[in-house]
Parts: sequence; structure tokens; C-alpha cells
Amino acid sequence: DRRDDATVAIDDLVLVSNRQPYRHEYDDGKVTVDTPVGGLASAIDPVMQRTDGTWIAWGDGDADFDVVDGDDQVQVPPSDPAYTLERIGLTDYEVRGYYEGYANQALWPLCHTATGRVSFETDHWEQYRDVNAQFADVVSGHVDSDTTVWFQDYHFVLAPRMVRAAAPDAFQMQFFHIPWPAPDVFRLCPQSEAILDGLLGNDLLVFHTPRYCANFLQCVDQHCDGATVDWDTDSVVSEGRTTQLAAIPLGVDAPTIRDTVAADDSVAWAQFRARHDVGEETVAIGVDRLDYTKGIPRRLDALERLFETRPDLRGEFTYIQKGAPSREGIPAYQRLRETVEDRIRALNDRFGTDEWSPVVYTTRTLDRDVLYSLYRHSDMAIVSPLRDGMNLVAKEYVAAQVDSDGVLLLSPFTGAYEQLGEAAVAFDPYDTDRAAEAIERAIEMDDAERWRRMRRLRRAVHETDLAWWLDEAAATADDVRESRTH
Ligand code: ADQ
Repeated sequence: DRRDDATVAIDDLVLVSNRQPYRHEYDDGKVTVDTPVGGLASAIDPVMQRTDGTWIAWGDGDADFDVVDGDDQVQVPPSDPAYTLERIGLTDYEVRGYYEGYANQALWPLCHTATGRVSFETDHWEQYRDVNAQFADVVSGHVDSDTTVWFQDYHFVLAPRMVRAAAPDAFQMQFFHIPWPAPDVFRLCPQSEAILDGLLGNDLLVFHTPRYCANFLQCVDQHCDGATVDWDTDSVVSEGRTTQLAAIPLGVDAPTIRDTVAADDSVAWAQFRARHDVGEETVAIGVDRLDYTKGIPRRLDALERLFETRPDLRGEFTYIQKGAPSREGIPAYQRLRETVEDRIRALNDRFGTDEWSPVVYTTRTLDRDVLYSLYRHSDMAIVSPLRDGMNLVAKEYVAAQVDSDGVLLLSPFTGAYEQLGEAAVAFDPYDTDRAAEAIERAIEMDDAERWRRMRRLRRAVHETDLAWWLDEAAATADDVRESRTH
């Protein structure tokens, strides 16, 4: 049974991610723990809880925990300790170079093909490299020949090669949560060879979709002199070792979302509506980190076009934008937040009436069950990224549609669209007229079509949910490990 095999593979696991799954704050002897917003940490925490492993992450510069605990290791989760969390403290200077600099102003826009936003600073690169080396050192201290090291994401493209040098026998794998760009985009990167070489320190490199795998292989083919691509097996040989590529689209915890929603008494939805003056009209929802890749201004363009061409929808249709401030140390993110707020204010001034606003905007933190309730009761979700590795909001919305009566409007430039395809209604953020028409179509869609589409989406989201993804990742790791020892 694949599932049993898979669980074995992640027995001795060292997980490495930028963000930690639990953040402890110590105030006058009182400890509060919170779990940061974001797909990654909350997705992998349940796996770690089954493994007795070690999770290594950036300890976010909140120095107090060192003083209280005496060292930077804690057992988590606090309620029922299951594994070790080891935090690496970074200086402000390192955070600016590694995190805000190279990771988020070079690699993030590059991988999202936002070439106009890319900036390569030598100093950022050096900090990024040094922080990868710090992580690699700590990882190497935990590794023996039975260990699986699992790196998460674009924050650690150099560490795999560094760990390989220190621990040649460890099994190393990495999951990339964001896209991999086409070779013509990737060649803009002055450090392209070092990055590819770093990632090829892995035995297994996993992306969300086959498209990103193919892009990666093409980049290796064009930019790595010492590496050979095997197109039949989607693998690369470099320095005498093989790196296997795989596409495993990340899923959401669909059963939990469904059960939470099914148990919901709609009180939270009623309260949300009362607070924001939302009546009985048709409601659309958007839930995003305030990131320029999410295409929020273009979504607002489409809404503006809609209300221009369909004045009869005033008072009949409301868009709820739930935003989460993100990476606010980076000017582009501050500007985006201002742009979104200005645009929403202008839309509401232009089209709103005394009783009704076309856009409800909130950055308030909501409990997950409240968020799921919003998903459930919204007649449609608008997910409009210019480019997005996967987009879990789309899948969460689908998982919350227990009545199968909502419509998912989804940008074709997301991993989610590549996977779920046309059961969603395509929402092209680059074509305002067509995007506005897509909303109109969703408003007017008959029950049978809504139901048919949503049933298809729900089946796919449940079939490839988080548990499936974890099993696939572990089983693929097993297969690759096996093929190496025979
Ligand atoms: P993100 O860019 O953060 O993740 P996404 O997948 O949409 O994007 O969301 C991740 C999680 O954050 C979801 O669980 C969502 O509910 C939550 N979230 C986002 N905005 C929120 C808000 N305003 N309020 C509350 N919760 C919010 C990166 C990649 C994605 C990829 C994921 C996982 O950019 O493409 O899907 O990793 O691999």
C-alpha cells in the first residue's frame, strides 16, 4: 500500500523553511503562540507531528525567546509536543539582504516573470548566500545517511549543494511553491548558474506543475555546461549524481474545510454582513496577500468596467476583498497596498449609494472558520493572479462549496488553472473587457451549470488534497531513493 510506504519515507525528517510554523512571544513570563498566515507552514505541520523530526526555520528576529528558553530549540506544538523546532536568528542586515533583498526582490519577481520588478544587488546576493550557508551548517549537524532533508521554496536554492558537500549520503529533496520561469526570463539572472547548481544538489526537485518542471529542465539545458538533461525521465545528471524532477500540485485540507463549513451555523457570515452593510445581493469574494502577483488592481479594473457597462448591477452585486498585508519592508508592497486602497475608495465614491458600496475591503485577521464561512456563502470567488505557482485560495473556496452552488473565476496563469482547468470560469487579468464579462457570466449562470462545474472542481480538489500531496511527495521520494540503491 502506497500510503504505508510513504509514511516510512518521512520517518527521519529534517524540514527547512523560511517561515516557522509557530511563533512564540514571551511577555512577562506569559507565552503566547501564534501560527502565521500562509499555506506552507500550516500544510506541513501535521506531517511533522507524525514524524518526531526537526524543523529548521528563521526565528524572525524576535530575540526574547532565546533568553527564556536558554537555547533556540523548542518542542512543538505547545499543547502536545511532537517534534523539535530549531530557529535560526538573523540580523536586520541579513534579513534585508537575504529575505527582502535577494529572495523577494530578485527571485520572487524573476520566477513570476515580473521582469520589470527584478533587482539584483551584489550585497543582497552575498547575504542570501551566507544565510543559505548558515542553514546548511545547522542542517548538516542533524543529518546521517537515513535522514531525509526537505527544503521548502525559493529561500534555499543554494543550501542543497552546500549540505551535499558536508553530507554526501543524505537524501535531499525540495519543493518549490512558486513558478519556474522560461529560459528566456531566467537568463536575466546574473547568478543563474550558481542557482541551478545549488538546486541540483537535491536528489528530488518538485514543482506544482509539469510546465514548471519543463521550464527548469530547459534552463539547465541552456545554462549549465556540466549538467545533462534526460528528457525521457525528467532528470538531470550533474557531478555524477542524478536529480529527479516531479510535478506534484499542492492541495488543501479539503475534508477539514468541508466539515468545518458543514458544521457552521452561518452566524459568522451574518455578523460579517451586518458589520459591512452587505445585504441580500450577489456577493463575490477575493482573498489575497497584498502582493503584486495577485492581480488585485486588474480585478478592480474589471469591476469598474462591469459597473460602467451594467449600471443595473449597482446595489445588486458586491465584491468583498479580504487582504493580508505582506512584505511591508519592501517599497513595491507598500505602494501596492496604497494603490489597492486608493482604487477601492475611488470605486466606492464613483458607484456607491447611501445604502450600498460596490467593494467591501478588510485587512482584519479572521479565524479560519470565519474565512471558510465567507467562502461558503459567497456566490463566486475571483482569483486573478498575473502568475501564481498554485493558488490555494481557489482550492479552499472550492472545498468550502458544500452546496456546489458557487462559481470559481480563475486566472489561466495559475498552477490551479493548469490543474483544474476549465471547470473554472477563465478570468483573464490582462483583458479587462473579457474579465468583466466573466463576472457577468458568473452572476447570470444557471443553477445546473454552476452545479455541474462545481461538482467537477470539488472532485478534483478532494482527489488531490493535502493528504494526497503528502503521500505523493513521500512515495516519490521513496521511489527515487530505491532507484539509487539498486
Ligand atoms: P501565497 O502566495 O501566499 O503562497 P496562496 O496559495 O493563495 O498564496 O495562499 C496561501 C494561504 O494563505 C491560503 O491558505 C490562504 O487562505 C491564506 N491567505 C491568503 N491571503 C489571505 C488573507 N487575506 N486572509 C487570510 N488568509 C489568507 C505561495 C505561492 C502559491 C502557492 C502557495 C502554496 O505563491 O502559488 O499556492 O505558496 O504552495
